[in-house]
Amino acid sequence: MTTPLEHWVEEQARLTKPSRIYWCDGTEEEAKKLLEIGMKEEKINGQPVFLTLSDKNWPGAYFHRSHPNDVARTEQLTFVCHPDKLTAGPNNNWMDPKEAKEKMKKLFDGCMKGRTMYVMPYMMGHPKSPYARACVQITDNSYVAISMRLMTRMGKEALDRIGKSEDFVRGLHSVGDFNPERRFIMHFPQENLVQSFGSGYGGNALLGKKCFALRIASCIGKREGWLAEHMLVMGIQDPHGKTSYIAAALPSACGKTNLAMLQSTLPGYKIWTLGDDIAWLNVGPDGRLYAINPEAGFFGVAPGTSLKTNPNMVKTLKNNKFFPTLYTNTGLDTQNEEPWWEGLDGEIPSQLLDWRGDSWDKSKTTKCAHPNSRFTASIYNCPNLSKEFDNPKGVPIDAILFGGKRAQLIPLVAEAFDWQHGVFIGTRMGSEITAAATSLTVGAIRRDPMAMLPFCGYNMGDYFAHWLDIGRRLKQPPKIYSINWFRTDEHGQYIWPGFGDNIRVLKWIMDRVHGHVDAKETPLGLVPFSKDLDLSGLAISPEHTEKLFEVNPGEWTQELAEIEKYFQSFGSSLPEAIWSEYRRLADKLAAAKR
Ligand code: SAT
Ligand code: MN
Repeated sequence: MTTPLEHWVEEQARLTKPSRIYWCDGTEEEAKKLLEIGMKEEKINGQPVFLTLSDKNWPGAYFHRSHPNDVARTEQLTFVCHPDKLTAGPNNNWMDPKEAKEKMKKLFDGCMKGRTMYVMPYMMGHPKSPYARACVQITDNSYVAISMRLMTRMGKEALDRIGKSEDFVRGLHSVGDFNPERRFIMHFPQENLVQSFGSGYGGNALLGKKCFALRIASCIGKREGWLAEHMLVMGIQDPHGKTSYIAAALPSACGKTNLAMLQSTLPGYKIWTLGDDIAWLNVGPDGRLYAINPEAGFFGVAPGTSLKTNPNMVKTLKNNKFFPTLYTNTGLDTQNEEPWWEGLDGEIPSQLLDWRGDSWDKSKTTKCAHPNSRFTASIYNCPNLSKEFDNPKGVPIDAILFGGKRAQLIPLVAEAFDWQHGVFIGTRMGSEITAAATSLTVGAIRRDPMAMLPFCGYNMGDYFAHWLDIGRRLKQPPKIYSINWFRTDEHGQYIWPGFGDNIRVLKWIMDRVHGHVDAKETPLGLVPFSKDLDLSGLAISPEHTEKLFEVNPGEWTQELAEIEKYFQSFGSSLPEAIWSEYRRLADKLAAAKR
């Protein structure tokens, strides 16, 4: 008797016609074998999929150069295929599921001829967690297979959990010929199915990540009463040894990884990392909100990562307990066979190739590493991994942070008046666009509610209502905060030092959560009294400190108009409670102007 899983794999093989079918077990030996294949047999754009790097300073490191047209997520080619357009909402590209299936069938037909089909059973979440899901991805690319081993829990436990069941998330992926004209990332939420063609890039190709753990999972969460969020999860241990947990949403490439792994500059505080990108939030049996990180690895932005900005990440990259670590589209120091990127510690190496493979030196006006170049590393290599990481129940969340990159308007930190106001803060978020997605203008502001705009698998109006519902079910809801590390001074320089000093803001948040300090009311929320924010040892002038918290009602006229226009795009799907918070903010700002 064939199992539903075997049946599904056979069906995909009949369509894609690979020369071989290989079932991955997720072991280290297998990873080594696949790396060999990637170095010797498989090619991308005529080049090997992997190059070895020296083990001397970067143990277990391998270099991958993508197809030059395949360096970031392609939101314009990403579709959510609900039976009707309204369910997808104005925040998604929509295609009728039948039409999408037809289109994809043509692309997949025979696409694996002469190639190996890798079948990867994997878990999102700890196999023992009631919140975890069993999944299977098929791919024809060794880079994708090895990346999935790092980012998920791949192998036997997932197979065992699937057994004879029909209940597993399906992902079919082929890099095709990397032709952007034939590149689509299609989601079928009704069937827990993702079909992705034509790209090997992280968010497009590692289907457990954004495609399943956010877009599809957000739809499951809506049906079942939980949240799939674009959030880091971290523990903050205070000098008395008490650890509290927070989850924080920031858009791609806005510093989630650095925040999640922060090394405190305040004595006595220590950060425990649980995740840097995705959180699944469930109402626990005690009525508190519990978070798990469904992933098992980091897919982080390389440029700017250094001992100064993120020492724990550098240590993670240099730890080879869980093999291997991948570097994608960074620069390459050919003399020492090492990865290199802008912002890395030390001298600029003398013999460099840029991310495309052309020779590079600092006289060039182009970047050596692609701005969205990435490393992929197991979370088990992280020196400050929380001991709760594998706790099947997850961790209870005390505070939720919503952040973005805003040069003006948004204070360093502000606490929401209550859950509903906090949800509103999430919905009105805007952020400067980064290099994490193609076809968008880097630097321009776009509305990005809860940092989920590219990842919410259904109508965001309904998503906001779902957030409000979750709040009603919580006996002890986390406090909600808006954060912004990126406010600039009159010369366009960041005022706040960021990185390890962000602990100062987290300390205030913890002091608020545990009722140790009062706060000052502004139209945007509650901000610290200056005595309560520890700025000791920082060289920030009193004027600049004031600027960090300034609420200038005049500057808000345009922002309010943009928020209103954005909310209107959801029509009647936008909850009335969000409109009422909007009016409350507008009234408060108008009163402050007088
Ligand atoms: O490319 S990913 O989607 O995996 C990373 C990101 O953009 O957040
Ligand atoms: Mn992300």
